[in-house]
Amino acid sequence: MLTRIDHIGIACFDLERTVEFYRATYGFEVFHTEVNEEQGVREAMLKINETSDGGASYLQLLEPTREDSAVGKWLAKNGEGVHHIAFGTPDVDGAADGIRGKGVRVLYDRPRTGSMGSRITFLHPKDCHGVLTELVTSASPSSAEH
Ligand code: V0V
Ligand code: CO
Repeated sequence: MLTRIDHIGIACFDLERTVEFYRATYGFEVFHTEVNEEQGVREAMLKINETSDGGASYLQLLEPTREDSAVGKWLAKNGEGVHHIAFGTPDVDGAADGIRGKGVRVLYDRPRTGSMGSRITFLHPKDCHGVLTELVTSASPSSAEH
């Protein structure tokens, strides 16, 4: 079961300048930053609102750490913009299995580590009407899922 929009991933060339745009324009503050070497991103999470499932929704600003990463390749081709959407679920394994069973390509055999210790996987954009789609289970059951 998918219970919320966990985040919208936005690819940018310069994380600090993009963070400053979201702060100055909308008043959104950085909730968390980290580097995910496996994914090749440096990211800032801006918390937008808490959600009725005990989780939250974020904007995820993404700067590539290397040109051959998913975000690096995408930026070179498309420039800055919305890169993916992510749905939150209490059970990323079950959700991925169910969606795989419907014939949608799930990119990872097993979920990998995402922002703030979450477990994530992705669905191929070509099977999702052009939208790269991520599934997320947050790390902390007490603060995010129940
Ligand atoms: C590529 N395509 C996209 C796309 N990226 N379409 C929509 N949205 C995107 N973001 C299209 C692209 O235009 C091509 O279509 C086709 O897919 C193949 O793309 P490609 O450029 O040849 O690239 P690939 O095939 O090497 O890689 C595409 C995939 C890759 C989706 C497989 O980006 C991937 O593995 N993504 C999952 C990991 C990821 O995105 N990590 C960064 C975020 P045409 O031109 O052939 O029609 S990390 C994150 O979100 C974290 C850590 C978190 O949330 O916690
Ligand atoms: Co993401």
